[in-house]
Amino acid sequence: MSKRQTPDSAFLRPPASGATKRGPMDVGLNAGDAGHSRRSVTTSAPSLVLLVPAYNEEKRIGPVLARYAEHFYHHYPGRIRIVVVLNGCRDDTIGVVRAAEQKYLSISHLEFPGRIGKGGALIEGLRLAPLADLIGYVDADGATPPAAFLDLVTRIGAGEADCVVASRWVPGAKVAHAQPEKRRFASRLFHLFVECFFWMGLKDTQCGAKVMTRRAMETVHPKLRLADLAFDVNLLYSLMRAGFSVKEVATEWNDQSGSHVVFNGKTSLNMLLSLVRLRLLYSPFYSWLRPLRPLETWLYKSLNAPPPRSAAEADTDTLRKPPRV
Ligand SMILES: Nc1nc2c(ncn2[C@@H]2O[C@H](COP(=O)(O)OP(=O)(O)O)[C@@H](O)[C@H]2O)c(=O)[nH]1
Ligand SMILES: [Mg+2]
Repeated sequence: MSKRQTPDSAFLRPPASGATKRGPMDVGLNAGDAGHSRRSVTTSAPSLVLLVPAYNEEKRIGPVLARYAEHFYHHYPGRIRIVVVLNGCRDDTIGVVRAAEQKYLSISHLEFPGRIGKGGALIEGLRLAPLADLIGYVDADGATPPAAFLDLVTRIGAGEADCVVASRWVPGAKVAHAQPEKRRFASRLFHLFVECFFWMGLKDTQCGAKVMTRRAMETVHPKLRLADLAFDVNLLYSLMRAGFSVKEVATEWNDQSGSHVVFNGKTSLNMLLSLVRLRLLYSPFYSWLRPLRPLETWLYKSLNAPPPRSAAEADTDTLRKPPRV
């Protein structure tokens, strides 16, 4: 607990009686829900759903959730719900998340049993978009400090863009413990491909801290198909194609050890395949390629990567009925 937080803070879950039982989020962020937090919250600041994708994060996620919950409680005047999106964890991430939920009313989770990948988990989590003014996501490892994420939220709240993304590659970024040399090289090579394929003019598509407006997400959600690490490119390109503005902001980044990303031939091929697939999604020939779907599924399976969503799976209807958290 931080020094600033008093033991009887209304932000802490009350003792066992559980008097403030949380309801589903659709009676939450925008409707003066007492279950979210009983402190008074000004309604001028936009409400926010912050997703935290998590895979085997029992060692890293606990302190990160605490830091985010406390920082936003003390520094953000709007309502916030932090939703951890877990899938297929083989460690006790869920135990750590449940302990955080016991302590902080603003934290909850969604869990999926399958190996749906980081992108797949975010596609599911982003279905919560209708429940708040803003929706964003941040990695569970704490590489982006809460203050840096709050800066993104403040900027989007001030109307600077429809989507604000943290960037480690624009002037002013503070990067401590930069990624290992090999990873940086792979990341820049990937970036080169992204620029050649999509011409977005962004310097860093892969930083795991982004926030966008509800309207932007509701519009592009059906176009979110990539379940692997190229998901961010899918999101940004879909936003730009739909006419939404994306602003890159210099961030603070403290690279953490324990990354799940292994860069080898299979991962590289997987990323390239996903970029080609995204390019095709926006080509006039896309519907002609439907018969190739089984081949695509086989390819992703061979590369040990989560396969992209089909149009049917990306069905917009589910946005009208967000999952309960
Ligand atoms: N739900 C979910 N989250 C994932 C998956 N793979 C990675 N993540 C999360 O994505 C975030 C970034 O992963 P990390 O290993 O730190 O990647 P890096 O920072 O790019 O090296 C972390 O919060 C991970 O827990 C996955 O398959 N499912
Ligand atoms: Mg990381």
